[in-house]
Amino acid sequence: MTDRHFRSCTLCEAMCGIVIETEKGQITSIRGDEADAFSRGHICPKAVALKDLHEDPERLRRPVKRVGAEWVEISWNEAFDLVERGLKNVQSQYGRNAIASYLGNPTVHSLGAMMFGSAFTKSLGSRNRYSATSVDQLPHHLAAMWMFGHPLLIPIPDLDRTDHLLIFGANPAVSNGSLMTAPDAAKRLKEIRARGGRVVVIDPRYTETAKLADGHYFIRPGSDALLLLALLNVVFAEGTDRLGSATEFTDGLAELKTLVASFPPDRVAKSTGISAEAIRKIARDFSAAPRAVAYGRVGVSTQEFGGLACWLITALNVVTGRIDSPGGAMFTRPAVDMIHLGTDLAGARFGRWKSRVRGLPEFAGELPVSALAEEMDTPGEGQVRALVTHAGNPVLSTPNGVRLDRAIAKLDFYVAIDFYINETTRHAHVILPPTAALERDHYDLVFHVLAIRNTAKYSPPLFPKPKGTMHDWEILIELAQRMRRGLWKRLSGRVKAAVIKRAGPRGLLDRGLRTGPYGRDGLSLSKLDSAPHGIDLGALEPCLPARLRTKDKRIHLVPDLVVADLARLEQTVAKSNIPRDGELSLIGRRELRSNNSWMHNSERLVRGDRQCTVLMHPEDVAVRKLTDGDRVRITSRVGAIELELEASDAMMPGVVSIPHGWGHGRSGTKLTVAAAHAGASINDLTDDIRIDVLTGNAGFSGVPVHIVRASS
Ligand SMILES: Nc1nc2c(c(=O)[nH]1)N[C@H]1C(S)=C(S)[C@@H](COP(=O)(O)OP(=O)(O)OC[C@H]3O[C@@H](n4cnc5c(=O)[nH]c(N)nc54)[C@H](O)[C@@H]3O)O[C@H]1N2
Ligand SMILES: Nc1nc2c(c(=O)[nH]1)N[C@H]1C(S)=C(S)[C@@H](COP(=O)(O)OP(=O)(O)OC[C@H]3O[C@@H](n4cnc5c(=O)[nH]c(N)nc54)[C@H](O)[C@@H]3O)O[C@H]1N2
Ligand code: SF4
Ligand SMILES: [Mo]
Repeated sequence: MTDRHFRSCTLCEAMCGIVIETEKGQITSIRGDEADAFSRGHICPKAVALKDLHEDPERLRRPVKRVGAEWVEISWNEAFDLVERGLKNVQSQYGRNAIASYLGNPTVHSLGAMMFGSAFTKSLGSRNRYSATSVDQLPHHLAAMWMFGHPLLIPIPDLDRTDHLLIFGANPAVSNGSLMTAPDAAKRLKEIRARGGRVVVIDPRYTETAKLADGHYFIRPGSDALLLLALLNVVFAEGTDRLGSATEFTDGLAELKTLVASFPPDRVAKSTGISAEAIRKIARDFSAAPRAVAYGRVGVSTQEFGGLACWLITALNVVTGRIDSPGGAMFTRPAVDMIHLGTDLAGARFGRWKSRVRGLPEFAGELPVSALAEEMDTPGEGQVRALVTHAGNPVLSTPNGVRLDRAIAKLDFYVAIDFYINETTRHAHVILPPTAALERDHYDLVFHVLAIRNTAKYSPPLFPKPKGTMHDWEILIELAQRMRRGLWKRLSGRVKAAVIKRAGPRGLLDRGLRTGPYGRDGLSLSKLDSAPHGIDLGALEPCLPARLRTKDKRIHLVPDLVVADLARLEQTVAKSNIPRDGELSLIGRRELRSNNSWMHNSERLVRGDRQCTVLMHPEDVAVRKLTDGDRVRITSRVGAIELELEASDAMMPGVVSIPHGWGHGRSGTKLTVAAAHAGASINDLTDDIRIDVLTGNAGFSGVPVHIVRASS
């Protein structure tokens, strides 16, 4: 008897519908769900690896504690007692700020963790809260907050209706779209061209997305803000600016015009590597298209001018009348409206406090993770002595991973909520493993907010929760309860927890749906229960100014904080950011069969080699008297790694690329397959000091490196 189960894949942002067939409790096949309301049958190779994740004997099912170099399985009760004692000891000895927490990327891909993850880390009462946000999309949140009044009011490219997509630093053909949930993004890009539109890509690498585009321009890493200023300069100089309906509720147009006046294309051509003529063409084509949208992702948010770049992309959309307009940059109307709910981001502020050592600014209660290692290894009042991680691997995913690795190893106490013993969690004293994707239910609270179409889908669990295991939300509630301060708080916490436990994520989700924008029309969880392929709620629709969350209900085209940061950019122009003395500029990349740092224990995803190589333009290879396939040594200010060299004319000369998430062969991890395909970590080269000063985000793109043949 074959059973068929429909759900959404939770590995990346694309929310692909999948059909999983099982026989006698064993997964026999995973395919794309042709009937899915959104993904039209698309999947990528990673979805099939959900089977490997589910069956992986190295995935933890029971809590473990570290005894010397050994891991010993213990009961949940013992584990919680150890954690409570470990954390409270540090709190009573060194104060609340001595415990740091870090929420990793998969937190957002779990309904339970989304609901209770930050509730727990907040219950610790520490200013040292961190997450993957500050190595990722932080500048996009801030630009949205400063311009539209809410960090989740991120404009989404209306991919299916645009005639002109201008992409900065994103590779949706591989990533499947980010801050642009778009299953089968590659096909949707092809459709733009099929209907006579254009796709133009700005990227230091001729990417898989660039191959699908009409135009591609190499750009010097980190110089997008300059290019964008020049594009705006051309728009104003040629009088093609037109705000359309946004005229009524937009402030700052004259100021923006003045600011960009000093950035004519000639002035930025050398720093960006794009000729003045090409810049004019990019601007003209963009302005001339009936429906166009500019879009930027990781390549622009994880660079030293990430805040400026993200702001300017949206500013370009606003002044050319693309904001809130079909085929342009639009806002979603999600079934659970995170913008109305009292989430962490709702009352988000910026810079209410600063990190102890370097004075980096807080956002929404979190500090930039580039500061985490120094908060651990710099002695003094407030030094971090304990760590909690949830679904993260910051040793591989944050800048200067080596320093963090060393610092974590010296902590008094570390608890990881994770089901793998990876490069970070190997240092934990206790690991609490939650159930994995197929054993729990799911609804994408976040990615429905960031999707190119309004849809809603609930995935029930495929397998019942195995005996003796716990869901992430159950672990998080238990921990939050144990860490609460004061008798009254503990008691009221217990009552609340009991109510919440009974309702569970399902009950809270149902409330979110009923009070959401479609609740009045009867959308509820039971409706979703009877729609296993999801429900289509239609294309994105204009919603401004009503949806703005700025106090004055107006778009702020030129937020105060960005103006000050332009001076920093000016200094870079003066210096010109072209590397000297044989220096190369390092950028990252993602690959279809790889998912950040954590799916490399799946044999089928790591099979075939050459995933973790350093890509270099053939001219740069020749100058260094190297050959394709050589083992090379790459050094930066913070460290050195060795990798295989791959000559590639897809690289901009002077720029090299290494994928992140590798570097597995370290002692004490329990990832046998990954260790056999170890690679090396790009973040052993990236620099914790190199940040976007405006936002605090990591500045991964453009790290200066030197490369020589490795001595054998
Ligand atoms: N297969 C796969 N898919 C994934 C992931 C994965 O690991 N693997 N991860 C998921 C996650 S967590 C995220 S956040 C998304 C990210 O989604 P994307 O942002 O679409 O993915 P990247 O491949 O990182 O694309 C960044 C691009 O920026 C370019 N770039 C680097 N520096 C610069 C620069 O200074 N300027 C410009 N203009 N371009 C630059 C790089 O060459 C690269 O092509 O992908 C998600 N999807
Ligand atoms: N140089 C460079 N560095 C980068 C990037 C880059 O482009 N270049 N990209 C950055 C980006 S965009 C991101 S998002 C980060 C990601 O960085 P992180 O979030 O720190 O790391 P991940 O690799 O996603 O690690 C995920 C961990 O979560 C665990 N896990 C998976 N599912 C679950 C679950 O359901 N519950 C729990 N509790 N644990 C789970 C896995 O076992 C793994 O240990 O990396 C960043 N680092
Ligand atoms: S693109 Fe791949 S990993 Fe992402 S949701 Fe779809 S099937 Fe899953
Ligand atoms: Mo990410």
